[in-house]
Amino acid sequence: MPLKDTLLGKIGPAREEVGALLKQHGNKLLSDVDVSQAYGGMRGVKCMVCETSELDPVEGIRFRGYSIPELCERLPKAKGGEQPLPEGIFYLLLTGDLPTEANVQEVTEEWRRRSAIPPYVLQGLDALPRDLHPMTQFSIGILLQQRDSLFVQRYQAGMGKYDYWDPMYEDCMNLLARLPAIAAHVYRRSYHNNQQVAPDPRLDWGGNFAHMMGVANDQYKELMRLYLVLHCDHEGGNVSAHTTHLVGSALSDCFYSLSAGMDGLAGPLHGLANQEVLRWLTQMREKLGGGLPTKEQLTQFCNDTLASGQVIPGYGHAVLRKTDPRYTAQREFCLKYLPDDELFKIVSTLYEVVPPTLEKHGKAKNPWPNVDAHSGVIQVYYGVTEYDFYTVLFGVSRAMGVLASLIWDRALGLPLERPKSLTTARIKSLVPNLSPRT
Ligand code: CMX
Repeated sequence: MPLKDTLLGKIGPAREEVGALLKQHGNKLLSDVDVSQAYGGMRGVKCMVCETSELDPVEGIRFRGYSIPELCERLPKAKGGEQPLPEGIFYLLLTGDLPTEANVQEVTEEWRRRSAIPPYVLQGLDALPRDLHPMTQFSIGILLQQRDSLFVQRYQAGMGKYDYWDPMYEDCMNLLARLPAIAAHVYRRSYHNNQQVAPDPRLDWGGNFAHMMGVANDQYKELMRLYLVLHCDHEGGNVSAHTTHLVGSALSDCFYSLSAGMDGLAGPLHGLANQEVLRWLTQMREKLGGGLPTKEQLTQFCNDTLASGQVIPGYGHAVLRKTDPRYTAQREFCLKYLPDDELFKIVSTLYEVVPPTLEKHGKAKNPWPNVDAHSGVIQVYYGVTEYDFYTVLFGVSRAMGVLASLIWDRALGLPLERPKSLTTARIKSLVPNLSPRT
């Protein structure tokens, strides 16, 4: 059955399920919020819904109930390849079903069919300074496509709210289909004298992205398939997912919503950390003067970073309390394809050095590496050394999760998001009558 029909078949029962849940249990408490949570970035407050994935602090992410090792095994692969195809995880995120080879093939063909980028988008991008940060270019490239939003056209034509999901699906599919070419265009204009590489219509979405970036290496195609699967979603509360959802809740179309989400991903505490890891490693190598540093040298460098008031990029997490399974999956890729690479060896030694150093420092609740600690090293190995670009790679992947969620937001009729804020004066006036958490 075509993807859109499969989705439609799921929407009716999901609406009924949520309706019944709200009717029966709508007044039951999920969470209570203390003063420190109100000031502390709402950590741990259960107050939003995301169907596509769920994060366990110890086990890590599960996409629609499946762990990363399970998906690496069970998602369809490219012909002759070993890594899961991103089209498969998108199918899973959107429908909740593990895709067959045919389902994946359909998404590949659908995205290929929709992949042409309107000329005005490329012209708009080409008008930007080439040294503008790639994430800014990427976000603008997404936003420019807003001109042709079907959601906007149908909304203005008087569409009823039960139909919102339909043009949202169409817009999201068009946007996802074009993202690799937008990202590759930014890469080639920023670092390769605007010499663009034409798409190869025989390739899958991830393989074609690798090809359009100009890396002529089949192993890199495999890496990008894995990379695009691993970064796709991390439940609903992280900055890129939450921002996309929040902006979409005003019935802004997916171009506004994703562009805003990408602006959040571009922060150094979130997706930009992958760039920061490489910057930090480069500074370290410059300071320590090439070759393989010792554990003592690395520990000293980490201590210097902390003493200067900076964070160690790629380590720690707002929710996770163990090594990120996305880190482990990339480490396994390295052990297979680049075990002797010097930078990989440094990253491996850091895995031994940073956690005890952070524990000794005594602040971070989670001293273990996250996804960003590893991704850049592999890019360098395949020649993509321009680390300012790395967050764009993350963004192409993250779009799959947040846009699948956005389609479901409209399918379930989720409302405008509008939490209540308080002033410090108001909180001070309330506290005498509040009971402490027990
Ligand atoms: N290095 C140094 N200090 C760290 C740290 C790290 N890697 N991780 C946390 N801390 C510090 C925090 O800055 C905070 O210090 P203050 O009390 O002085 O403000 C303290 O430890 C407690 O923080 P926490 O509760 O453990 O972590 P948060 O939920 O506040 O923040 C995160 C989570 C990811 C922002 C933080 O661990 C961090 O800054 N890590 C480095 C940046 C990074 O790798 N980000 C990528 C995350 C994954 C992603 O979204 O892509």
